Amino acid sequence: MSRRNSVLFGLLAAMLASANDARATMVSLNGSTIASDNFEGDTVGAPPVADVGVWSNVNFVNRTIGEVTNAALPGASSGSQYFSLFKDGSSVYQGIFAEMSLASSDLIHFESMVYIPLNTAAENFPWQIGIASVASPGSRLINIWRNASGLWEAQGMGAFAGPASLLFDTWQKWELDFVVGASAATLTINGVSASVPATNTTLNTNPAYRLGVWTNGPADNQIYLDNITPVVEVPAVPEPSTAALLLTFAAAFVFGRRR
Ligand SMILES: [Ca+2]
Ligand SMILES: [Ca+2]
Repeated sequence: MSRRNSVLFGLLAAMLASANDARATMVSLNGSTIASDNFEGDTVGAPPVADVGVWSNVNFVNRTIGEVTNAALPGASSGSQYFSLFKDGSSVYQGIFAEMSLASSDLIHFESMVYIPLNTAAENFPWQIGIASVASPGSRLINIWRNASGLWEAQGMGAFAGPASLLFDTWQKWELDFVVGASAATLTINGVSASVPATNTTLNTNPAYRLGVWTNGPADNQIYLDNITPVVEVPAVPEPSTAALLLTFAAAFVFGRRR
């Protein structure tokens, strides 16, 4: 390869690397984090104000959003405030959701510090995590919980083996990763992953969905969250057309020089 072509390939490599960097940066800078929160600075005893995006629970699970707390117990995951989701003795559930418009193959990522009290361990679905249609809240791509026997269950899919790393009365990092259309998601607790059956592999006609956590089951279920960041990440797809175009251009140049 001539020195000139060598330089050209160097430039091409730099351009491709730059294209990759641009995609990675766009994921974090171009609005693809739908919502995040660490609950610091939010009003104690009131619903949180998302640090990025907006928290929603409209028309879903009856339906307050939960409260920011600085209670000494269970204490903070980080900072001095965290988030409490409660279900009282009536029908008041609490949930926290981020809404987004989904397309097939979108990659959804949720992560949060989660504190599950031991007194929920033998209750039916004291909490649920799901991705539900906004127009039809009963229609869900993902919907999981634990039952009173301690088995993990997915809506319409029966029991599955959840992460063996689940502990009670302690903060743990939970992550949910799902490719829209896939038959399973991945739930990771403190770095230990398990496959989670998807309830639906096709999207509704209306692409508006909400991802969130909510309380359910018997009275007095309460769980805590902190450092939800990011809730939803929809990475840009690779741009093969751009890369292919650059390669074609470079190849034409090189072959042109050789003739
Ligand atoms: Ca906040
Ligand atoms: Ca906090």
